[in-house]
Amino acid sequence: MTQATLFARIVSGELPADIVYRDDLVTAFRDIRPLAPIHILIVPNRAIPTLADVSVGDEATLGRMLRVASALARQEGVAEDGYRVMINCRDHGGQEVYHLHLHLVGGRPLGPMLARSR
Ligand code: DGP
Repeated sequence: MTQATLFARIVSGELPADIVYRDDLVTAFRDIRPLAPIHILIVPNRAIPTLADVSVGDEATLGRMLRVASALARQEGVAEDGYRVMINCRDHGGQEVYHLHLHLVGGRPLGPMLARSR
């Protein structure tokens, strides 16, 4: 199995995942290697490899991903204290799975966005 098909197989139900939300455009499930008490991945149902590959036709899906992140943060009880959403893109962005996904991370203070390297 290639990494490109991993999240597509979760979306289709072929592979198991702890799915917390699903609609016509996106699916959200808990990250298998959580970085914080709440770590949810929100992915488009139709595979887009990276953020660098999106086009104007994807605007509804991209908007839905953010709105679902906001709703899930409320549902998971982290909205008031705050949280972080991240999209890693390609090699320098540290992307491992080439099916676009948004990380929703929270439940503890998350510190600076990036460590400064000097
Ligand atoms: P990224 O580096 O942005 O491509 O993040 C990929 C994330 O996907 C990483 O935090 C771990 C998670 N992940 C990898 N394989 C699986 C899996 O099979 N199931 C779940 N739920 N998450 C996975």
